[in-house]
Amino acid sequence: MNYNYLKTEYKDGIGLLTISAPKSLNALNSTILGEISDYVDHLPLHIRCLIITGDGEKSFVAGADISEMAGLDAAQGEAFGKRGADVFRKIETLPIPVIAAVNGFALGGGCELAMACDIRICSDNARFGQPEVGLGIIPGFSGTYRLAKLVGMGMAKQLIYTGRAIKADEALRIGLVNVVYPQADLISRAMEMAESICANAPIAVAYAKQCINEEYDLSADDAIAYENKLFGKCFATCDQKAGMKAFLEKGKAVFEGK
Ligand code: CO8
Repeated sequence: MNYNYLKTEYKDGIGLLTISAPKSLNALNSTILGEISDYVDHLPLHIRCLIITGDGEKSFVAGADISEMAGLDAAQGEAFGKRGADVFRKIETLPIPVIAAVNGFALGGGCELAMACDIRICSDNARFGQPEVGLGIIPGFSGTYRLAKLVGMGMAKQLIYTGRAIKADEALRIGLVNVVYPQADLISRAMEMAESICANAPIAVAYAKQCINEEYDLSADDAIAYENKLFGKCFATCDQKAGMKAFLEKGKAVFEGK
């Protein structure tokens, strides 16, 4: 599939998606959101881990496209917000892990895109923030929901009310990113992480993702029961048999995702 604003690469079961709109620091307009949605819908079945990054060394995604939003009325604003939120939810619920490799500005919709991914790593020049209130809007691609989940309500409120952008070291300290690398190493480190994920049983990884995502909003009893069901389902896979057999025979399992 050819896209105007996306560069796509595939290697050893890993997908690398690069958002590329350099003139606007990779800001997300409706067309780009549509392309990301299409890309996610048509992700090849052999892909076991996806990395999302931005083109260039300056910006991951500098937000939703302000020039597109400037003239919207309330109904159009709601529709635009829903469009982005739906795409990000698709990413969040993909049955494979998604790593955001944040290579610069992750502001507004860019920070929200990173937060829809399972794991965030970033370069040392990364900047995160939700500056929307300075534009007269609120985070509209599910940022009020996910930022509070990730960093706690107090810190989320501070960041969203002030609109202040934070540097990579502060993002690391508050738990918004897992690790910071020099810019030059970011993608190779993301690939290494993806490779270590791909070496594991894909159905088990998918179930683990499903459990962590779904259990968060459940009661303790419901969450534990949810995990128990999927734990049981693992024993219906060939990968469980292969993984445990290999361990007992002191070998290394090759997982087929069955
Ligand atoms: N939208 C459109 N264009 C943008 C955006 C953006 N978000 N960000 C940067 N650009 C453009 C600039 O206008 C500029 O274009 P031009 O060269 O034609 O003037 C070009 O990218 C380069 O930007 P700068 O010259 O400003 O580069 P600087 O290095 O000086 O500054 C910044 C970089 C700090 C990233 C600065 O560009 C900036 O502050 N950008 C806006 C950041 C922002 O506010 N993002 C949040 C947007 S709102 C949002 O994401 C809401 C999501 C939910 C939407 C819900 C819908 C209802």
